[in-house]
Amino acid sequence: MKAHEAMYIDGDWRLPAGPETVEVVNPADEQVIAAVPAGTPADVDAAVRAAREAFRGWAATPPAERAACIAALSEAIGSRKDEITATVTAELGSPLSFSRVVSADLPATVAASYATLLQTHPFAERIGNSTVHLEPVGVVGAITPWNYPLHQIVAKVVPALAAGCTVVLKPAEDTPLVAQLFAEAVHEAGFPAGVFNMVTGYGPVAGQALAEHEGIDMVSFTGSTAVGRKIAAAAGASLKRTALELGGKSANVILPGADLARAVNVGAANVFANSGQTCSAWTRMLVDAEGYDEAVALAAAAAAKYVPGDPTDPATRMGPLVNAKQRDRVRGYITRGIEEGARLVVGGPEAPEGRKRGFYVRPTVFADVRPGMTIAQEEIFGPVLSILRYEDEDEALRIANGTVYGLAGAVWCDDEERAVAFARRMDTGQVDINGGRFNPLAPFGGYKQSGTGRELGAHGLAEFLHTKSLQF
Ligand code: TXE
Repeated sequence: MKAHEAMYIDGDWRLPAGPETVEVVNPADEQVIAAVPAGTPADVDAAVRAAREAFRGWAATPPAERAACIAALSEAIGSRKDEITATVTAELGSPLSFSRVVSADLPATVAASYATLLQTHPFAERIGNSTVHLEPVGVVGAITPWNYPLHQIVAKVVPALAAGCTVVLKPAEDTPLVAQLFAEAVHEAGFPAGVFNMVTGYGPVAGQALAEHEGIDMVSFTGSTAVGRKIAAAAGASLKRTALELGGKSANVILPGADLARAVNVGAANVFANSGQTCSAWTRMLVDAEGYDEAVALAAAAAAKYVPGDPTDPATRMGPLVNAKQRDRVRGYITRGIEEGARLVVGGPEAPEGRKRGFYVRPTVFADVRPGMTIAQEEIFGPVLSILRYEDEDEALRIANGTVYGLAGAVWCDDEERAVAFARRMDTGQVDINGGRFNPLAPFGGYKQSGTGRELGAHGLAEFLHTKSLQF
C-alpha cells in the first residue's frame, strides 16, 4: 500500500514535527502494511493556522465557485474508486464488493449531492424588516472513525467546505490510507491552499489537541459515546459548536402482519454487514410470541450465510473486525450474553473455524434476550444479533425506547400507517419502514446519547452555518 510520510497542510504534503508513526495493520492477516505520521499538537497547530489563514477568502468565494471545486472533488474520488476499494479492504477488512459500494460509490455520490445543492441553496432570506444571512461557522475540526472511513470523512468535510468553512481533519488511526487518498483528491480538485488540511495520528494526542485548540470554531465528531463526552467537554471549555454522531443500539421492530421472512433476512443482513461495525445497525430484533420461533430459525439460517473469510475473495460476505481490541471486545460481549442467560443460537466467542490469524468473529445470534441484559443495552459493534420477545405494541415500544441510545431503527407491518405511527413514537433519528431505502439527502443523526446534530443533505449543511440578521 502506498503511504505518504507527510501530512496535508496548507495545500501541500508537509513533514511532521516529530518522528513517531502509526502502523497500519491488515486485519485479515495481521501484517503491517504501512506507516503514517503520528501527528503532534505542533502539527495540529500548523494545520489550524493554515485553515484560519484561508478562512476569510474561502468564506467569501461565491457558492457557485465552491460548488465547482466540490464537483471536481467528487470526480477525483470517482477516478480513484479502484484504489479506494482496495485500500479500504486492506486497512478495514471489509469485503471488496462492500468496500466499493459504501466507501467509493457512496462518497462520490454524497460529494456530488453537495455540488448540486449549492446551485440552488438560499444563503439569505427576508423576514419582515430583516434580512437573514447564512454564514460559515469558521474553522472546523473533523474527527472521524474507521468503520465507514471515507463516507465519514465526506459526510463532514464536504458540507463544511460547501458552507464556506475551512477544515482540519484527524482521521481514525486504523484507516489513514484512504484518508490520504481523499487528501490527494482534494488537492487535484483545486481548492485554495489551507481550505482543507489533514493531520494523521492518535486520538488522545492529535484528536484531543484539535478538539481543545482555541483556533477552531467547531468540532464535528463521529465515534464512541465515551470519546464524544470528552470532545464535548473540551469544546465546552471555549463554547465551540459541536456535532456529535455517536453509538447506537437500534431496534428492528417486527409487528404482527409483517412479512416475517423479509423482515428477519433484511434485519440480519443489516447487522452482519461490515462485520457489525455500523453505528446504526439494528442489533435488537423485536418479535411477538407468535412469530418468535420462526424468526429465530430464520435468523440462524441467515447468519450461516456470513461465513467469515478473506475479504479480497469475491465470494466473501463477511471479513474480520478492524483490530484486535474490537475483536476482543466483541468476544467479551458474547461471553457476557451467555453468562447472563441469553440462549446462544449460532456463533460464539471462539475464533471461527480455520481463522486463527486475523481479527475474525463468528456471526452470532442470541434468542431469549431480556431488555435489561448487557447485550441488549450496550453497543457491541460486532456481528451479534439479539432477539427479544414482546407481548403487545406498548411493550415493544418500551423495549425499543429503553436504551440510552436513539440513532436508527426499523418497523415492519403490512399496515403502513400503523408502522408509521409506531415509528413516530420511537425516540430515534431515523427509521426504515418495511425495509426503506437509503436516502443520501435525508438527515442522519441521533436522539439521546447517540449524539447531536445531523449529517447529509441540507440539514448536514446547516450544521456548519451561523445565521446573522440585519434589521432595516
Ligand atoms: O472509537 P473512538 P474506537 C464505537 C463502537 C466501538 C467503540 C470504540 O462501539 O466499539 O466506539 O471504537 C478519535 N480526543 N464507535 O476506539 O476512540 C480516534 O482517533 C479526540 C462508534 O475506535 O471513539 C478516532 O479518530 N479524538 C462509531 C475517533 O476518535 C479522539 C464509530 C473515533 O475513535 C480521542 C467508531 C480523544 N480523546 C466507533 N480518542 C460510530 N458512531 O459510527 C479517540 N479519538
